[in-house]
Amino acid sequence: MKFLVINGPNLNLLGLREPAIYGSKNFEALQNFIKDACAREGVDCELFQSNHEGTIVDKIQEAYGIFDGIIINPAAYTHTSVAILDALKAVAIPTVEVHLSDINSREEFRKHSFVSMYALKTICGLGFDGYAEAVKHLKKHLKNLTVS
Ligand code: CA2
Repeated sequence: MKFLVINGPNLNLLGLREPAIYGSKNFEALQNFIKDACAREGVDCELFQSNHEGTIVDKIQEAYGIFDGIIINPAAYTHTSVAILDALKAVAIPTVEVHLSDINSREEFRKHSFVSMYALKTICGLGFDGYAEAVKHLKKHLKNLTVS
């Protein structure tokens, strides 16, 4: 089982500012956390981060036929990107959306997510743990698909 984990714009600067919202650990710590979470579940993973919408769309398109599942924190593109939503729909790879913060209890504009219109599940407000939950959820979903 192979997962692609995508992190969107500015998440590479994690830990630099707004620790009350995003925590104080940096992006390298997040990447290590995700790798460990996948290893614990026996899942292979590739981690990808980009600040560019089109680059994320390209990566999702390239995932077709290669990855069994996608975990994505689209960051600010969550609230704006029909292109990322369409790419996920086009490749039809099971996807779980993750947010470090609770997007529903912040500014009004963060409450709407285009990606959640496709994602199996949206996990938010759990910090790094949200990615570990996403790995477990996606693995369980894919196992159920192969059993039945
Ligand atoms: O809570 C999340 O994970 C978000 O996806 C993070 C995005 C935000 O636009 C979404 O509404 C919710 C922002 C990521 C930016 O991260 C920062 C990194 C360093 C300093 C400040 C923010």
